[in-house]
Amino acid sequence: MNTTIVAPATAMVEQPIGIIRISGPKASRIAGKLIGKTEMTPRQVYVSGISTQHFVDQAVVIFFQAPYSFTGEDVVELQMHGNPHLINRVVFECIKLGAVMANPGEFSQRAYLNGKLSLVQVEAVADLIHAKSEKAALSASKSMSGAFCKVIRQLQSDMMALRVEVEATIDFDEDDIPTLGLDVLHKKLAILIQEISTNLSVAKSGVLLAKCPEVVLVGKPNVGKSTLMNELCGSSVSIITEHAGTTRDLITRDIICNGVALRLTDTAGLRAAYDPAEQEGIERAKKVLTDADLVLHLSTEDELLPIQANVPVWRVRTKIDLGDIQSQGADFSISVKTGAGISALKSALSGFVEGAQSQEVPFSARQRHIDALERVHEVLVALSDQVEHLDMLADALAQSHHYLGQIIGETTPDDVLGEIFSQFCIGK
Ligand SMILES: Nc1nc2c(ncn2[C@@H]2O[C@H](COP(=O)(O)OP(=O)(O)OP(=O)(O)O)[C@@H](O)[C@H]2O)c(=O)[nH]1
Ligand SMILES: [Mg+2]
Repeated sequence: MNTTIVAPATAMVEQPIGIIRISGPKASRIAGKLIGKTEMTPRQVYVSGISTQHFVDQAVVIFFQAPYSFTGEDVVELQMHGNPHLINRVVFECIKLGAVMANPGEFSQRAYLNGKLSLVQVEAVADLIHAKSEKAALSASKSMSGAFCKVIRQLQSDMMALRVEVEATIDFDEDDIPTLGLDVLHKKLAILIQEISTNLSVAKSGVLLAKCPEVVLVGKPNVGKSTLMNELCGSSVSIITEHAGTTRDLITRDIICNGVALRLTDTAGLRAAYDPAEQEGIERAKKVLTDADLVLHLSTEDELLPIQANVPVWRVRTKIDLGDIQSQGADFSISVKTGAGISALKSALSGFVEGAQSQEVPFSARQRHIDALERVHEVLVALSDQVEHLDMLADALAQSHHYLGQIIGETTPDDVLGEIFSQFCIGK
């Protein structure tokens, strides 16, 4: 972190104002050279000519001295006219004066490493920038101001308090453990598990709010998945034939259904297949089910496949124009051929998305956070009826504390950190 980094903080498009950000020990020296000042006063706004070898422009320049800046280092922001060539040239000039081009997310990474923001706050900044709805932006801004971090720290502290009690109980002789003590531990563990489950479901709503909900079409071969896919997409994206086993690859499209956005995936029909390509298609179909937010299970008969999904599964009876089919127990009955039931299905789909996105969520979360909370939940639930195994319980609480630490960045492995920051844009 001894280097001084530079990058455009605004998009490289024509726009009224373009901003360049410089962070690191040489930031004020480099900016000073550009505007002809030997020294810059922190937090003073300079309106000055800025010249490079090729361009002259008028700039508004502000110097934030460490540690009172976004990154916690010396930071200078240069606001100029938003022409990409001009911005490029000034960035190049900064590099000539000793800065290096910032990697994606490097400003945020420095903010995190300098303790200016926790990892979830850094992620929330990115989520706020990319929020697709006002509700999503609102929950990201709550996380950014520390709401989610506070929840995790509270869980950690409750976990620690319980662990202290467990450790204290371990100090009793095995035969002497007071039964009342175990009873209290059992109750406290149950309360902790409940707290985790509540926050897990809030986190899940946060994730759903932030993304385009994924709807997957599954069922046996030839039931009309691709036909429905094409109907909902309004174009022929999947191949349809009268032969079973036509679709193999996953076919995904973002569609607008009654004015709301969702991501639709057509899959290979599920059956015992012998053809290697079809087998691979079926594997992919099963895998995509686990990432879905909603599954449409299409079938032409009452008997359904055992679909393993942790999300809502709607049973859709297809081809109801073929007269001999009686719809029993299906949530929807459709015929793409006659159009029967299609508008009801579309309304339900848009209602599902609107329902998922209409709630106010107290913090935004990502799949990574949910995975960690689920792991904690699993570890603790496994011990909920065996609190008498005090050593195991103490270990489980320590492990859970560690998993929660991964969410806020206390114990996050370097490769995960690298992955998180690499998804940021340059200049953030
Ligand atoms: N009569 C009638 N035929 C339909 C309807 N929907 C689909 N079909 C026909 O059923 C056959 C199979 O349709 P697909 O959409 O390819 O079925 P699929 O489920 O994608 O099949 P796989 O890709 O093999 O798993 C085609 O001949 C379609 O024309 C419908 O509503 N009514
Ligand atoms: Mg198909």
